[in-house]
Amino acid sequence: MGYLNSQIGYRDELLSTRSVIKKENYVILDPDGLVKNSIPGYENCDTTILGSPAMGASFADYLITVYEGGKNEAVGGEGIEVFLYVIEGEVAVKNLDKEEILTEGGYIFSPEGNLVAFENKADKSAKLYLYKRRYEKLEGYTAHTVVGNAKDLPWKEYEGMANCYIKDFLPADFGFDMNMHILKFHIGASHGYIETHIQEHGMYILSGKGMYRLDNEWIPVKKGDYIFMDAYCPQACYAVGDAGREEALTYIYSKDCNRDVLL
Ligand code: UGY
Ligand code: MN
Repeated sequence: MGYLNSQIGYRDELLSTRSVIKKENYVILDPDGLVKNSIPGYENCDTTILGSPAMGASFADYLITVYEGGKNEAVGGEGIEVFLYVIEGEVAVKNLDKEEILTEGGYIFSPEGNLVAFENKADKSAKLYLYKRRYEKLEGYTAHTVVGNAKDLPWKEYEGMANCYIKDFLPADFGFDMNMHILKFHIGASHGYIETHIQEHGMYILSGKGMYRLDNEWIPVKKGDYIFMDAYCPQACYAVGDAGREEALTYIYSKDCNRDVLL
């Protein structure tokens, strides 16, 4: 049974998928193929694991539907940092005994050693994107809790290109070993070059359609797709659309940062 479409039984069409699995290179997950994973701690939630070490990632990403009253009281903890983003709906989050309501676009970064709890106290379900990673400590620096809403973050022009904008969620501070961003490409916008960098990405497409260059392929992607890019995977995209459907391509993605190579 598909995670998002609850499809059961045979289909009229031949089986097909847009997913591409190239472990330790790149992975595209078509939402149609996602399954529900039972994970201890999640109550009244449908949870699917997106990115994981099983595909080469140093982190784990999850897509979680939190039904009314659904919750997890202890995400993160010793050595594990957490970033939670609300794609749809709202949840109450508690971190260091402080409770906040996160509405659509709301986020919380919780540093290693802290636990973050979430609960859906509203009367409709919420959809969350969750990231967890083992924190890489740096002598003399620490990370701290950050809470906000993407709507309040400024769009910055991305690397000098008109029609392409970025939001950065976390401060430029060596206490943080990762950052989360949203990139927005209006139709026809693209990266300025094909990136080949050491950092990994886990990426969830929030809106629009694009042609994504991953390794040596150009692949169509759209809202709801998940992409993992391993270190040095060549990557860039063009936002595409057609007349009357001018929706920008936007995606939220993680990127490790602020650390030297471990030798
Ligand atoms: O920040 C980045 O590396 C980003 N531009 N990568 C990407 O969009 N694939
Ligand atoms: Mn990149």
